[in-house]
Amino acid sequence: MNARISEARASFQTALEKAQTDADLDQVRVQFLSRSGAIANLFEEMRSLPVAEKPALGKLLNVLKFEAQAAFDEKKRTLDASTVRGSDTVDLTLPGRPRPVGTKHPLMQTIDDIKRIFVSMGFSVATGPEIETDYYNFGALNFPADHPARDMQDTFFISKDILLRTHTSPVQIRTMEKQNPPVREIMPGRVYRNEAISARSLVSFYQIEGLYVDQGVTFSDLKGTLVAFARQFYGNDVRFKFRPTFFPFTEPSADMYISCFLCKGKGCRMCKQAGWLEILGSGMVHPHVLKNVGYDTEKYTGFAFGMGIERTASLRYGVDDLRLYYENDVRFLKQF
Ligand code: 2NM
Repeated sequence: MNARISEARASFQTALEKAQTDADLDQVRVQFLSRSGAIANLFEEMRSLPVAEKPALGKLLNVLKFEAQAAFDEKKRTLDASTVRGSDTVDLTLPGRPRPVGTKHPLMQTIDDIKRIFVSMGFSVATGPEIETDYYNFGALNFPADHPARDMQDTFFISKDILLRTHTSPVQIRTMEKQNPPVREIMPGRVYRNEAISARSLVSFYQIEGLYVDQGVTFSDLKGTLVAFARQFYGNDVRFKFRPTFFPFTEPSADMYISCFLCKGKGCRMCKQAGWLEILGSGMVHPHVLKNVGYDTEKYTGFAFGMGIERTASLRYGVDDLRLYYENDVRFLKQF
């Protein structure tokens, strides 16, 4: 019987060592540890032996049973742990999966840079609705009833009186209606125009307009403020000029130009041989506009300006087709 016990111990140990999978292990359990297994059989055999031999053999069998169970449990633990970690399924030498990191869209970078410059000069930032009434988009801004910009060809009308704003000026009207001077605000936002899409014009684009109204604001303030902006944005060494133009909502009105930073004013493809680049429109707010929002035109004057962001970003980055900003081609966007 002693020999049989040693034999059982040895074959159990061999079987346990060979077991590689859960299925192998279960077979070992059935073969040795279950109620009809080898160890239980030895206990059964012991019952028919003489009483005198029972205590010693019983002790040996109990030790075998206990040790076998402990060894089995330990093996099961290590097998479970290695399956979870999956040494066979994870190859730690493989390179990791890259997580692509995005960048801020060049139009948003441009808006943020312009905002930062004007905020540092004391302007605050305002926004307003993209769907507007005819009054806020045209009427309050001194557009005559028969102005061509109101034409269906230029403006997306939703109904006779409701439209998609064609500039961010309505936000300035809303600000002035709510607030007395001093008003010092910039308005970035999307605007809409019913035009044929091309490299130079889009039906939806971004604009930033600005407004400064207070007692004693002059055309010199306009020039000083806009030159300070352009120096920070385009560089300290660019030259400037203002040229008269017309807007219904400003009088006098002026387009601002900077010397072409590509050719330094000599003439090139970027400035179409002119040596100058138009960067924004501006003017002294028309007294009719101030009157429309209830300001005393004897007391207050102001200047306003506006620029298209796609155009501004293109000047800065040398992009020659505005449509590129909306194609979401990562090869384009990655460059900024
Ligand atoms: C421009 C150019 C010149 C402008 C004027 C006003 C308001 F509301 F004060 F009348 N807002 N924006 C303005 C003036 C906009 O964009 C090219």
